[in-house]
Amino acid sequence: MASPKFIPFYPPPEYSESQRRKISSEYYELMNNRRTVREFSSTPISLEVIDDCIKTANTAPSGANLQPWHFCVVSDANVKSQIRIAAEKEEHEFYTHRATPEWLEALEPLGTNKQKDFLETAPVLIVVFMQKYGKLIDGRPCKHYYTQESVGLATGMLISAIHNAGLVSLTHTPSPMNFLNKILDRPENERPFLLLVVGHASSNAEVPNIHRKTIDQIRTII
Ligand code: IYR
Repeated sequence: MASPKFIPFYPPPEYSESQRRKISSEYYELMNNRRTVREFSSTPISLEVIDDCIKTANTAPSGANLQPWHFCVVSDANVKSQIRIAAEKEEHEFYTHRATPEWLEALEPLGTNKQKDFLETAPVLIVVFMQKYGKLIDGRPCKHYYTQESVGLATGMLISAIHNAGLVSLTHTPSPMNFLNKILDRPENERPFLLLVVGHASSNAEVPNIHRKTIDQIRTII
């Protein structure tokens, strides 16, 4: 067994309390302006920016630091169209058969439906894959731990980085999503976790008039 090796830790900057309050509240203001957008323009976005956002996601903590994720960046129009056709097929089933009346009622304020134009209109789709196990250099499987938690954390950081870069995103989860392995030629140790639609909002985009819970509703002080 390898013995752990340690290097010095360089801590974040030493802020005064007032600087820290300013910085934390400004970050909150920034993130509070994030909205999930469903109407995209076709304005292209640079892959350098997307790579920076994915590198940010890759800084997330993960079970045993095994980083059980893979990000597939799709901008090819033909591949986006294949994804739309397959996703809309599943979404048709969802909205007409699979979803319970209770689920459809919960979705009503969002105004979603089976039509997913954004899968073709938006310049980039990032398909986040979760790896149940990895592969060692010799090809043997290596188990991953807390994969859902790890990939959820990385995806949250990806969404924040995209928002910070002045782009908008939409978390899309057609269910089941296994068609994505086939279209994107991903191996069997990977499962689609989420499809993130990324780009700019269309000039006439609207978002539902919904609200976030208040701090008093979501935390207790003990
Ligand atoms: N996957 C469907 C339905 C859907 C489900 C939930 I939960 C949402 O928050 C939003 C949509 C769709 O993408 O339309």
